Amino acid sequence: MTRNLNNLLDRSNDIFKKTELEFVMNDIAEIAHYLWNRGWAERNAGNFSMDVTGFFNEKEREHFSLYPFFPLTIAYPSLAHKLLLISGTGTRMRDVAKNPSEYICYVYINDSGSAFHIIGTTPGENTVKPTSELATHLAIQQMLVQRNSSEKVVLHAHVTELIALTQLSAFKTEMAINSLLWGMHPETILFVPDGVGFIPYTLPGTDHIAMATIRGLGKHKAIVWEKHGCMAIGNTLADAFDTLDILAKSAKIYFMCKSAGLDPEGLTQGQLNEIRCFHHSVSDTEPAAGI
Ligand code: 2HA
Ligand code: ZN
Repeated sequence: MTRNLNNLLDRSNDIFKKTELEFVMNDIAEIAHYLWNRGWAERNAGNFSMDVTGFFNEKEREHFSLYPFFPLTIAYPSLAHKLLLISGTGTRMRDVAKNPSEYICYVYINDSGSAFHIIGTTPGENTVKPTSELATHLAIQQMLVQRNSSEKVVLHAHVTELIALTQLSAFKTEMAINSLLWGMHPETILFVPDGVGFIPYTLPGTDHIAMATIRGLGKHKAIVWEKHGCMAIGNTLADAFDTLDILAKSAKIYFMCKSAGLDPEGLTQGQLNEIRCFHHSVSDTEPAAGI
């Protein structure tokens, strides 16, 4: 028994030492630091997941099914045999920034998608458990697999400026919140042309919010959970963070004008159309120079 446990721990150390993960760990450290500094990750707020299946070959993945097993209340069949790096429950982003590998775990999904194995570096109670928003991370990761998407990362953060917007009845629809966000700064329509999804208040940490998020995500790169926070997807954690940063900038400009006792004018529909057309004519992927 002890020998088996030691073997597993040796293997899990190998997993944590994978060189392909070095870039990912640096990305996590940098973005966790930004989240904490922005005030978007108070106490244990915020969490993230990454599909890192591609970093391991089939032979290495065979061992993952030996680790402790946890059933899920909903099955995610498209995630069968996927390995996800997930932030730990109760962990503080300011601690993650200092030493990411201590505050994350790896979750290996079983062959039917109905359970997962946790691969941690320490046995028993010290093993890091996945975030309380696991259901939403799994639901979004499954959607990305089904879409064959290049996006492998999901980030949740308590973006103060966007949460504040959802406290105002005027912005509780997708159309209203996106019109406002696009109108406050040209970068927003340029980098978030599909806008955000809006999810009316739902109890956090539940299968219910996970399903509502999937329905609301549609073609959006980010969604806003009313009175709670945001979820963004990206190729890297930095990419997901940048989307939230741009959206937060727009919301901040709105509140700065309001704090000065003034109503912001917003970009006109003509100006927004011009940015969309100019961007499309220059490139489908790269932002136009000078904007
Ligand atoms: O990670 O943000 O929504 C803690 C949370 C829960
Ligand atoms: Zn949250």
